[in-house]
Amino acid sequence: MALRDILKIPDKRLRLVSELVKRIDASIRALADDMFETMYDAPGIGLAAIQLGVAKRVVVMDLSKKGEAHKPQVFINPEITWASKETSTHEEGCLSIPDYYEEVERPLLVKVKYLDLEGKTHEIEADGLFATCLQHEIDHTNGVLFIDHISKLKRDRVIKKFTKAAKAEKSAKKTVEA
Ligand code: K1U
Ligand code: ZN
Repeated sequence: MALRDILKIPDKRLRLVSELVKRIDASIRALADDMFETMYDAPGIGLAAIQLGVAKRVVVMDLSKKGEAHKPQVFINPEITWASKETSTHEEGCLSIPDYYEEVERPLLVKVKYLDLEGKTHEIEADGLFATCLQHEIDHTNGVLFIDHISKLKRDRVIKKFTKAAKAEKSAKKTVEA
């Protein structure tokens, strides 16, 4: 297991469409282990492989409450097969956009088909935070970020802030190297 760096906006890799996993082998199991270690350390409740720079359709999640036993879940090649017309609004955050939270409107209920680490197919119906988190993570596998669901004014403002911070970090690194 290894703790990996989480990509932050404006990293262009966050906009890639991830590839389907064709074979669930040791490399996918090791990737899932690293994703859990990184997600728990952050801390977060979900993570998509592309947030670690790996463009594969792998998502991990743990919605257990503080003090409860961990409930790790892995979703390989997750796809939304049905979404309700009724919507709900939830506050969302993203480990690739640290310390930024906004309300996002999404379908209230979704059905999601996916493979587990044994390659077994499942189809589940999700509501509440589970539905929100699944939609947020499946968006990541398609290069979509939760800020794409908010107003352009707010999105442009947060992208500008993180672009400025990334430039400052790059220039500080150059100064240390020189
Ligand atoms: O995909 C990600 O960037 C992870 C993200 C998942 C998510 C959160 C909220 C709504 C939709 C999707 C996070 O985990 S952000 C951090 C967070 O929500 C959290 C952190 C510590 C404790 C509880 C929640
Ligand atoms: Zn996210």
